[in-house]
Amino acid sequence: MPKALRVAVIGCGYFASFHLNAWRKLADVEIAAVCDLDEAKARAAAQKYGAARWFTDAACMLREARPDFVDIVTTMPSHRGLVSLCAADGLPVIVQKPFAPTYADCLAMVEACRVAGVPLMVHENFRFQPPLRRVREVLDTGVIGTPLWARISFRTGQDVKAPQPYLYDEERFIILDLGVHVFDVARFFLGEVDTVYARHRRIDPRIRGEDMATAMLGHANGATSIVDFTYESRKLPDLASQTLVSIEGTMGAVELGPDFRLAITSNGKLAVENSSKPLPIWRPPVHPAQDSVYHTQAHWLDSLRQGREPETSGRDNLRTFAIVEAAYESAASGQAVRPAQ
Ligand code: NAD
Ligand code: 89V
Repeated sequence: MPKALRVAVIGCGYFASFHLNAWRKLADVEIAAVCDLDEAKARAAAQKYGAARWFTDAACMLREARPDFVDIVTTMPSHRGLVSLCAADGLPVIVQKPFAPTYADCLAMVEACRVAGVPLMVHENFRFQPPLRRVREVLDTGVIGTPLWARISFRTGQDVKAPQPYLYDEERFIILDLGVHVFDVARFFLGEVDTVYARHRRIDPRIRGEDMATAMLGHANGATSIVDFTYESRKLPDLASQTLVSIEGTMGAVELGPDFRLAITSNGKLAVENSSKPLPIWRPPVHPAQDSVYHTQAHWLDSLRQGREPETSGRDNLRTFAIVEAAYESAASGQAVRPAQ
């Protein structure tokens, strides 16, 4: 039996409940402590999820609770300071997306963890959704041949700002909040990106940033993908947290449609399956994003135990973040932009 790893969680707000629920359900992990600037939230999370201790000061928690690793579930302005704190204490750290407000902050965190020799992973959970893993598996079997073209789409009109009111004030909104997920999925399927052309718009007049965007990505292997996302879709049925995928290759195609219907065409033959594999740990309706939190955290534990770099390490996430920066630059200039390497 592996020794139980002790996690300390920083941030006990809206999304931390999914992390804490998943930590509680994963084998061989113990929630050693939780921390929030807001004492009531820290205390309530400790009680609900069985954490041994709660704190309002992260440095104090790390000193006193002495965890094996830290899970940061705060919003991005605090990430750099908190990751640096963990690195200085030699503690492996997993941090929520978006990695940071700027590329310079992302680089600084990667460098701090490299110098300290501690693993760093970005909690980039979309690629860990079982239906998207299944698409990757299909690509790996080679049945569609070499991928040439893809569309990856996330469109909803659900009110994402009600549980996350800070989103109203984001100057850079949907590309940074959601685009990171969908660009990462594009990299997961088609590899690195060398050109980005993007357009975006603000539809909801109450917000500062943009809430709709479409990007065309040129991949280094010659494939092209169209990546589109909006929080202002009026189309019914609203597919909420579902990411739709269509990939065409030299020998066939794979398409993840509504309600996880997966259609695989190979050499002129069509096979259809249901790619949904809901976990029994959430209250219905089962939410693919919530399931992916569990799988993301399981991947982190596995990587930590095996001493392997996680798929979405800080270093890896720099490439996703560079696409975000390129998309904003392209939307502003009207030109195609090369992401930083
Ligand atoms: P939130 O505002 O509800 O919670 C953040 C909490 O962190 C707050 O309670 C705040 O008091 C606390 N906090 C901030 N700085 C702190 C510090 N230095 N020390 C201790 N506590 C501190 O935010 P949220 O909606 O839970 O979002 C958190 C992160 O999760 C965001 O980056 C968001 O983008 C991300 N998120 C990810 C997904 C996903 O599917 N991956 C979904 C929703 C939100
Ligand atoms: O997945 C996320 O990061 C969320 C949401 C889908 C609501 O945008 O912020």
